[in-house]
Amino acid sequence: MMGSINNLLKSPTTLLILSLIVWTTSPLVVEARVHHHKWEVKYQFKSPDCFQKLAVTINGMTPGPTIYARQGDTVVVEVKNSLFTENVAIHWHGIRQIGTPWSDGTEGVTQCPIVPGDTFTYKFVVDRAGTYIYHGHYGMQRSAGLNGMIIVSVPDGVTEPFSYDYDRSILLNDWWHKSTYEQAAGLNSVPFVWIGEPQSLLINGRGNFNCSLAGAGVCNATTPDCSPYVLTMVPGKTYRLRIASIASLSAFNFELEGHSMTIVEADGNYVEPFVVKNLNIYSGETYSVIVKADQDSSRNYWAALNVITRKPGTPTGLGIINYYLNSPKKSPPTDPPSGPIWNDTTYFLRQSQAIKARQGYVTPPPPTSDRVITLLNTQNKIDGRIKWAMNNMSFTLPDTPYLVSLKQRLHHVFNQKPAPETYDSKNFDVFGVAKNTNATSGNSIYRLKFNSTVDIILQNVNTMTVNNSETHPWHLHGHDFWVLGYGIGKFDPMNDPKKYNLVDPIMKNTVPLHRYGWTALRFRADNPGVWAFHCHIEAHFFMGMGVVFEEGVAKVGRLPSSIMGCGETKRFLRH
Ligand SMILES: *[C@@H]1O[C@H](CO)[C@@H](O)[C@H](O)[C@H]1NC(C)=O
Ligand SMILES: *[C@@H]1O[C@H](CO)[C@@H](O)[C@H](O)[C@H]1NC(C)=O
Ligand SMILES: *[C@@H]1O[C@H](CO)[C@@H](O)[C@H](O)[C@H]1NC(C)=O
Ligand SMILES: *[C@@H]1O[C@H](CO)[C@@H](O)[C@H](O)[C@H]1NC(C)=O
Ligand SMILES: *[C@@H]1O[C@H](CO)[C@@H](O)[C@H](O)[C@H]1NC(C)=O
Ligand SMILES: *[C@@H]1O[C@H](CO)[C@@H](O)[C@H](O)[C@H]1NC(C)=O
Ligand SMILES: *[C@@H]1O[C@H](CO)[C@@H](O)[C@H](O)[C@H]1NC(C)=O
Ligand SMILES: [Cu+2]
Repeated sequence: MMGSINNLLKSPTTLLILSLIVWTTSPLVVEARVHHHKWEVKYQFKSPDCFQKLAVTINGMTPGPTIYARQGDTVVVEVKNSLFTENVAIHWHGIRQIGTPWSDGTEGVTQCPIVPGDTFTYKFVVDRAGTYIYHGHYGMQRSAGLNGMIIVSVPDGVTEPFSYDYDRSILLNDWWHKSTYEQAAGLNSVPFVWIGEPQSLLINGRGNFNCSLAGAGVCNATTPDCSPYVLTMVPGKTYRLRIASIASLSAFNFELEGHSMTIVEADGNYVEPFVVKNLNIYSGETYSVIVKADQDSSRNYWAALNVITRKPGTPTGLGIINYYLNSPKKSPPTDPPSGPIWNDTTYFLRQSQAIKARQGYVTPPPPTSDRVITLLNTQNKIDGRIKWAMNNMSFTLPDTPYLVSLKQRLHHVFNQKPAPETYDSKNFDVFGVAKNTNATSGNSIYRLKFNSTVDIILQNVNTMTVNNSETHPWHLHGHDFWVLGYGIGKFDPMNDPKKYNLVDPIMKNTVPLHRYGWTALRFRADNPGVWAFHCHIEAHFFMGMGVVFEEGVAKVGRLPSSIMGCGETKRFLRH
């Protein structure tokens, strides 16, 4: 049924007719609209930080076009792959895909890749107002520039619990000069070649690389591509800034010099407002902050983007807050903010803990859970290559997407043994270098009882380097989860759950696992489908840092044939 609607919707004329039917037959959904987008994905030369490289663009742009919609609307995106030699898939990050798990855009999990020359149509309902993102979910393609924002406004007649004069978006990213192919090949080589720290940090797709360091590359410091992002503010006015991070590696601290920010939204959920001088934001997270243009308006100010949680090897990313009537080119008279000390974990932990659901908008979590899955995050070695593993299993994607193999009961295409539920927590030293770093790779998954309540305990440890631990932003597809708590050190299953916030925890889709720490999450497995849960650092997921959950797959409607074509799915294609 859904498959045939999908096909029907490929025609704009049908679209219009369908929307009219919706308008005239049901007064309740009178406002619901269908937004139709046609995107062509291709490589183009771009110089976002003045240094020219091939970037993956959408209709010629990186970041891609922003999708605007209203809560309850349907978004249809026809994606044509014009990359010539590379597959593609696009994930709609934060959109839960209720009833449309095949539109999640996760290659190997919910669909086969879109091969060069093909067009694939994503169609989904944006069921909740908020700030979201989209990005490539095939290989390490997101890093190549395939990303953008989704802004969903509240329905007509609904007011938000805060007010502002202007709405602006700020997409944050880190940027490398090497191609993502070269990065991926390095990560998969013996000896292993790490991607290194980014060359630049980008604010709305603009950075500033020092061209005298460019060597043989084409670098032009005056090309308009890399002129800094300018946020023009009218004195006395209030701004809602929708800030999102699509970073491949870095955790960020974002600061507007001289201006405090009031955090009001996180990952599409209202936050009990609190004021910060600067915002720690991890890859895959989105926030809305309220900023007032209340400073001396005779000068400009810096917008500063700094790396945190890894020893910085990249200059501060800079934009300009331009008070209206000053020249937007006028440099602020001060040094840009350098951000907090990169390893001040206590500071990062405190800000994470301060994020609570807004009073009046709290969805309390179920008081208990049916199952607890503990995921020990370790850095490992397999056949001489560095990997990441959860409970000793480094994740690999099967050739046949799970959604198809599970729905069609193809038991031989991935390991049917349940993925490991926990680890030997008594004997594991969280702060020391692991004694035996060998792991195994696998593609087994967690099958969750439909509508059960599941707790996930993410446990961080030392890496293979002495006195080193890394921050991992974990992202769950198909759900928001309640963030029950954070801590540093080894999670104590007896005492730590007593400290869980069961009163007003924030719901999010992405959450940091701090260095040497633990993070506890709870969600209800009530969205029929197959959902990835993974570290949002592009290289880490590539190195196996992810797991997959199945829930209620028997309830999933007929799969569209457009998601098939690879591995064992070919047998379901009609000839
Ligand atoms: C750019 O790099 C050159 C060479 O290292 C250095 O002399 C110069 O100060 C740098 N410029 C800036 C703006 O950092
Ligand atoms: C750099 O870009 C500017 C602006 O597009 C252009 O006028 C100039 O010729 C370029 N310089 C070089 C060396 O290509
Ligand atoms: C933070 O890193 C610096 C080196 O960059 C080091 O000197 C310092 O001891 C570290 N602090 C903590 C709390 O780990
Ligand atoms: C770890 O793996 C390496 C090669 O893959 C092997 O030589 C070594 O014996 C393993 N060590 C242990 C303790 O299993
Ligand atoms: C991980 O797997 C390796 C090799 O299979 C094994 O030697 C090691 O003890 C395991 N480590 C843990 C923490 O279970
Ligand atoms: C899921 O569980 C909740 C709480 O037990 C219950 O209220 C709800 O009806 C259940 N939903 C379905 C679809 O079973
Ligand atoms: C690691 O940290 C411990 C405790 O802070 C310290 O005693 C030790 O010297 C450090 N080791 C190295 C190699 O830095
Ligand atoms: Cu990670």
